[in-house]
Amino acid sequence: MTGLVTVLGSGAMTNTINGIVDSDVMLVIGSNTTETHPIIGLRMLAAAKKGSKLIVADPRRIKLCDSADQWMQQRPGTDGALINALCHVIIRDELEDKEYIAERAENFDAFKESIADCTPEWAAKITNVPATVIEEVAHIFAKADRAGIYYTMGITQHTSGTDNVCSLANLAVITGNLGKAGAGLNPLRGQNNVQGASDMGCNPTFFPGYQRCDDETARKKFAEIWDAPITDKPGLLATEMGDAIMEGKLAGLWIMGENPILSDPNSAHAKKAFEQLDCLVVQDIFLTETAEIADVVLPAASFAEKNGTFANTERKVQRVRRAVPPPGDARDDLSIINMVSNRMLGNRHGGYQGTTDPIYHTVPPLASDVFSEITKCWVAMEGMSYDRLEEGALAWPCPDTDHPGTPILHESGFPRGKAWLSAITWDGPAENPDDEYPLVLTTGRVLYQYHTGTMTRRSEVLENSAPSAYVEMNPADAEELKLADNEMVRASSRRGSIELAVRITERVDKGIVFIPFHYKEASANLLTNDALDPHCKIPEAKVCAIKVEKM
Ligand SMILES: Nc1nc2c(c(=O)[nH]1)N[C@H]1C(S)=C(S)[C@@H](COP(=O)(O)OP(=O)(O)OC[C@H]3O[C@@H](n4cnc5c(=O)[nH]c(N)nc54)[C@H](O)[C@@H]3O)O[C@H]1N2
Ligand SMILES: Nc1nc2c(c(=O)[nH]1)N[C@H]1C(S)=C(S)[C@@H](COP(=O)(O)OP(=O)(O)OC[C@H]3O[C@@H](n4cnc5c(=O)[nH]c(N)nc54)[C@H](O)[C@@H]3O)O[C@H]1N2
Ligand SMILES: [Mo]
Repeated sequence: MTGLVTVLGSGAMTNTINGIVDSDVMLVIGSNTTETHPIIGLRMLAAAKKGSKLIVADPRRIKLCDSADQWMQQRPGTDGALINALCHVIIRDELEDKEYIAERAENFDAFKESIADCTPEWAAKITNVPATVIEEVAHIFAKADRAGIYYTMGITQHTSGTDNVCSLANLAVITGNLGKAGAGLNPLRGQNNVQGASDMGCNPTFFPGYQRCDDETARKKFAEIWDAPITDKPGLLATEMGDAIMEGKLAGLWIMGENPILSDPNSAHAKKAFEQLDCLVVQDIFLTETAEIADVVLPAASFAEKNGTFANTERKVQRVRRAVPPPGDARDDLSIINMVSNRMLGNRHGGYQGTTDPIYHTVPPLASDVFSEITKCWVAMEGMSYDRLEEGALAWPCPDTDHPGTPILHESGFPRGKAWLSAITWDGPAENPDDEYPLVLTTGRVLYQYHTGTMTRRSEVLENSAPSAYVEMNPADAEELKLADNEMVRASSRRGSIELAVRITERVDKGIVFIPFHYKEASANLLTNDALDPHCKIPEAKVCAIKVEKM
């Protein structure tokens, strides 16, 4: 949920997955696409085969590097400098799309001024990427007719996450790559319905449809639709809640479908906070580490056991249909919410009068009722209905019932009129290596496991494919520490310590190590830093300082 910031309207792909094969150039930055979005990864490989140039920017030699025309191996946390230098070269060599900028962007002069000193030589010192490679990549990108940018957590999980995304937006705008096929700014979203969750306002600053809670007119509109008063005080973001509990400002929490005891950076701090709550409710399909310390556990139904819609990363809303009934007393999430709110309302409006259907275990209002309310709340989905979705998925905006949906955003302009080119100064990560903690740790995922493993570690085939935690380390570092491949080591940061096997590999550069965060027996988040991006409050899961010791 914390994943992506809202730029240019919302954090979704501006373009389509199938359209990737139409690109002339793909810049994949901070996304291990073949492992984390395998289907999209296949499209990229197909595009590369067709002649599209693939540029990868990643501190690790990920699989995509094998098919790449250029690989920029930047140090973790230096993307801002790298992207500014790409923009610098493009403008220095007059490769920017002048017509597009004049027509569709503002603040160009101030932006140009802000990157005047961001030479490739300057960036090479910060990033470790040779200046000549930065120049070459800038030329390939700017000269392409259709260049698409694809990014994920390598870009966003930093204290500079918002800045990084804005810098990528600058790059797309000055090269005229928004609003046409095979191009665009494309955050690949992580979960099956994280897009739908943010579209529906699972964020304290927004109502459904990115309508702001601090906007008086929006508040009035929703107070009317929901027939209830609405406060003008914004809520807390998930990453702000730990501190709020510690300060005594938050006494109860109802967690649905998250396992923060393993997934929150600096998770020992998170756990301490949760243990202080007066009341912790966890609603999950399995008894997770977080559910184990809960006062109440509500057993939920999985995706295959319920009806509704999911919105995917390319803004496509699609129907989900129950294939099997939920086991035992488990109920779909909506029914659980209905049952609780029914009791909370004390039958105000006569309550929902919901009876539990013995076969389907659903309590009204049903997912279809909720969907028709959505279409009344947000103009971008006003033209959708379950009937239309029977014919196939629709991409928002879809403002009326004969509108075909909008696969590519910004074809005729931007929601705010013109695109704002922001002046971004690169600022390093919150924690840098020193004598005591000399290694830079970055964390992430492997193909066979999903996050905290509550689901994938219960599957024998997946678990056997990636059964245990490890730390990837360059041979030069391993030699200094006199480590043999697969030897058990202790990894420690200022926040905690874990024991795991070392995997000696050229995949990472000297001074950089990588740990997947899937394994509770060696949880990477005991080490990570919970420093937050000041704008969207995403934690810096991609950079912290650690040491590794022989045991
Ligand atoms: N198999 C599998 N697939 C998944 C998931 C899963 O758990 N397992 N989770 C899903 C979810 S919710 C999400 S959000 C996505 C995440 O998808 P990704 O973001 O692709 O996954 P990560 O492994 O977190 O990180 C991506 C890449 O960022 C690189 N990286 C590390 N530090 C930096 C840096 O400072 N700069 C740059 N540019 N790159 C850096 C890493 O080397 C890695 O290759 O995956 C989704 N798909
Ligand atoms: N160090 C480090 N930490 C990270 C990251 C990183 O790259 N590095 N990535 C971050 C990112 S991008 C993400 S998205 C988070 C993920 O963090 P979490 O969301 O906490 O991780 P999951 O293991 O996916 O937990 C989802 C839970 O939902 C349950 N579930 C599945 N389906 C349903 C359902 O239909 N209903 C209900 N009620 N429950 C359901 C699952 O059983 C599981 O327990 O981790 C974050 N933490
Ligand atoms: Mo995510």
